Amino acid sequence: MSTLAVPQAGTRLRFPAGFWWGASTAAYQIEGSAGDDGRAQSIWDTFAAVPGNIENGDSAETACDHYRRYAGDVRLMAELGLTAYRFSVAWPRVMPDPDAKPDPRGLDFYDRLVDELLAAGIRPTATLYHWDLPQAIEDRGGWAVRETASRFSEYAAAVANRLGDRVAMWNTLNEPWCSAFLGYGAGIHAPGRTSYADALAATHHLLLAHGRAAEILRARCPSAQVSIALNAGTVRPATGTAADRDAARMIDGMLNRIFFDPLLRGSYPSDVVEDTAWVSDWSFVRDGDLAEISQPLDAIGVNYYQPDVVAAGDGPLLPYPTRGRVSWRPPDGPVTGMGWAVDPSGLHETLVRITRDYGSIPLYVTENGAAFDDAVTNGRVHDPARIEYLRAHFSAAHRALADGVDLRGYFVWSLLDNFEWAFGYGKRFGLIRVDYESQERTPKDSAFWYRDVIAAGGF
Ligand code: IFM
Repeated sequence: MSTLAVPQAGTRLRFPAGFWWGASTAAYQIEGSAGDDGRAQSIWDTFAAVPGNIENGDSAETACDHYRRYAGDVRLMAELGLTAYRFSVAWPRVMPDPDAKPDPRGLDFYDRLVDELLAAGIRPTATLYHWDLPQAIEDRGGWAVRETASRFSEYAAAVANRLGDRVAMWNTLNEPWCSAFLGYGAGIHAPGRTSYADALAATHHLLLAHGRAAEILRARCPSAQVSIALNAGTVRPATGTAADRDAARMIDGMLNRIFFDPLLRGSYPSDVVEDTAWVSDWSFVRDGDLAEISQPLDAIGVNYYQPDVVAAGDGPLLPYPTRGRVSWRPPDGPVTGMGWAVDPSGLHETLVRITRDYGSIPLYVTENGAAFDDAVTNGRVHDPARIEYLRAHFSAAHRALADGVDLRGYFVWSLLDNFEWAFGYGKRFGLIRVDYESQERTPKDSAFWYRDVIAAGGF
């Protein structure tokens, strides 16, 4: 790795000129207007309607009402000084009927959003798939079947045709690990299936969908960057014993290398194929697939929250097909409102490791942030824990830059408090508080702090 000259004065941390300062959201978590303008049902609507699947019985039917309030939300982004905004496009809005043409009303919404962002000087960064598969496609087998990758190409082409002249960066998929392993393996995300074999098939079909979409985006949007956002993480053995190290190897394989290897090396890791041979023969991989999956990419997005610490031994039923050979160690330091470890060193380690193992590809932190139990006091939200969390993680990212990682930008999760999947509205990740009754937005202290970081190019 070559070491970049990162401007730094005294103890102040400066990020390179042109660094992207962003915030991320996802369609299902903020848009609401679930039945408007022809939007079809997604797997998350179906899943959320089952009692017990979502805490408090919450539904995303209204969420942050962003579908109707997007212009005001872009104004708030501009006040923060964001230079990029990462949103996702809802497949069930764009292609409500998988056998029909795209619905222009769904595309119109993203068209307006992109124009609003550009008018505010904010780079539109679009994710094509952030987990909201049309239910009609799940009914035909979902990600466990190959055909879904073909349906995704049609959807990707429709979005590229409409927005491709203005989007600055594309993420084909967001966190395909969650879609495959939580959705089809553990059943705690939509569509709620519990088959390890399906989780592995879904992984491959998601990657195939990515590769085909990347090819389409590259051809139709030559000036945009093409990328994918992975929930990359560092996996640490609880002790230095050979058994614990082997447990860490296994989980690293099924969290990180199962995605990075096919994308950047054109092959699946042989240890992962061996470890999972008891649930699948991997016959879903066909000749030519890996060439399609390993399309050249302009960047990789890293969504980082916490490291995994694992040991050999009997774990509870987990998303991973480990045959009970791995158990998780709970965090032994500070945690966020999700109970997730606050460990910025894991971000540094992840960024450095990707660069070391896969070569110097431009990286963006496409998600990082924390939920805490915020309170409103006299119209203000004082959230020092979130500020401290962000300061520590930005510092870790800066160390990675100094160590030669080609880090180009950082998107905080999330712009707004929103629908946190199976946790409903109970977990607040936003820089901006949302009162779900009145839809009032209140920038938290962390939003003002972030605004100052962006203005100064560091802190
Ligand atoms: O809210 C999610 C997001 O949709 C995907 N990445 C993790 C976030 C926090 O759990």
